[in-house]
Amino acid sequence: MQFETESTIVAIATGSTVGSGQHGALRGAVRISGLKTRHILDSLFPDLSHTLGTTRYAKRFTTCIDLPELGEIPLSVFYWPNHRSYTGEPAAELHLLGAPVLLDQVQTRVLNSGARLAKPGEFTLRAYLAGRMDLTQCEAVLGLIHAHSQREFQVALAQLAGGLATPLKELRHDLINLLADLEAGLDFVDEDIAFVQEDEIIERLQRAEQRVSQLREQIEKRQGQGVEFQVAIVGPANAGKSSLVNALSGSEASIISPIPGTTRDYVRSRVCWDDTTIDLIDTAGIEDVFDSSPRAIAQQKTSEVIDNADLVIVCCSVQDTSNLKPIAMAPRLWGAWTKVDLPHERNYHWSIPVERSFLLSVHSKQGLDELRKAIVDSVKQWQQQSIDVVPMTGARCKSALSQAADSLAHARQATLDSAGDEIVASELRLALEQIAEVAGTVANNDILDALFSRFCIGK
Ligand SMILES: Nc1nc2c(ncn2[C@@H]2O[C@H](COP(=O)(O)OP(=O)(O)OP(=O)(O)O)[C@@H](O)[C@H]2O)c(=O)[nH]1
Ligand SMILES: [Mg+2]
Repeated sequence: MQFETESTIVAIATGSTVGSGQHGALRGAVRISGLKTRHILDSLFPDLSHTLGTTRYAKRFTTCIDLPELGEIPLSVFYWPNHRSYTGEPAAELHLLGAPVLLDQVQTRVLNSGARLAKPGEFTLRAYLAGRMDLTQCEAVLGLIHAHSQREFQVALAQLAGGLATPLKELRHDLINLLADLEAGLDFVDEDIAFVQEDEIIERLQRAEQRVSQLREQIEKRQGQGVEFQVAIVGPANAGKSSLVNALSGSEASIISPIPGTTRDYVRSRVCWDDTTIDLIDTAGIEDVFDSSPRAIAQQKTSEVIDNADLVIVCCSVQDTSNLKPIAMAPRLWGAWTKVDLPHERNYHWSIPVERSFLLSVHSKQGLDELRKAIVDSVKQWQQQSIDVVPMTGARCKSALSQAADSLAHARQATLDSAGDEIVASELRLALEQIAEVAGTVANNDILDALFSRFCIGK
């Protein structure tokens, strides 16, 4: 990929032609970025020309565009006259009805006015090159575009908010200052002027090493969190949810009792089946409570677990004759009839739409292996579909950070050995390069290529 940023680029920014066939999204946008943005808007909307010229801040205008055979089409023009845009350069977005034919025609008009078609990821690339984003944030944008589930979307969003960006920036700032102090000293080496004392260098290096290891921990924690496949076990009180989770996980994590309402908070049990890590989450029985008691809080927590789950298994005892409540927002819903060892006369009909149905008993162990296998298959399918945004960032950051940690340790050792400030400075420079790689302040072509070629056009 060439990093050509001179030309003005255009693309249809909504996914109207991606995946949704000919139908299009309700609203669509044509995105423009580059120095010719103003010139293009002037030629498309001569009536706005005067107002645009006096705009110093981002502004929205409502106007029309005349399209061949389609006539006057109303649209909104969003205009960023300077670097305060997403891409860090003059930019505009034309928002109109999302019909592909309309968007295509508007895009053609922009192309004819001097823009060229944007390559995949090129808007984000410009944002990155203009220093508006670091690589971890770019990867998060990529994650948003490809997010398959609500939860992946949330993970990507959290990353975009810059969990890593700020501590990395601070670390980098500290090391640059230390390097500057050392280098200042190098210029006066003959005159025996030390800008920083050895003790201070060691202390500052130790602090940096600490920060690096904190960052690594943070990344590790984040990787371990929320990335596992989440299976929520839900259903009415006393259905045997806790018994099922304990039987599946082979633990006693959840308390079991014949008293309905035993489980109040949710309980997470992590299992590893067939090399696949899965979180089983036991929840409080679903019931109607409309106050602010702990029972109501438990209900709230159960719905949060359902919202974040990749798979929801609703349990119902074969002896229970009451109707099941609908489960809101479940991405994938399975049903499990529990306690089938007990005498019952059930026709195994679900009143809510479940994808699959199981007959289980934790006493006779009926159906447990089948359910376990079905869950593993489902996880494998999910893993194939999902793009591992967070692990991708995590693996890259971790390897760079461990190299940075090595360099910092060498720098400290060199200081202790009085090996000379040049050696210390060169180790510091190496550490800074590694950290810059993480923060994305250095344009590393390989990473950029790999990253931006995965974006879709218009992003
Ligand atoms: N016979 C039989 N009893 C079961 C089975 N599974 C659970 N039970 C019993 O059903 C009762 C309730 O089990 P729990 O696992 O605590 O049920 P729960 O759904 O977690 O209940 P809450 O936490 O109160 O919502 C206990 O007395 C269990 O021993 C089963 O497969 N067969
Ligand atoms: Mg329970």
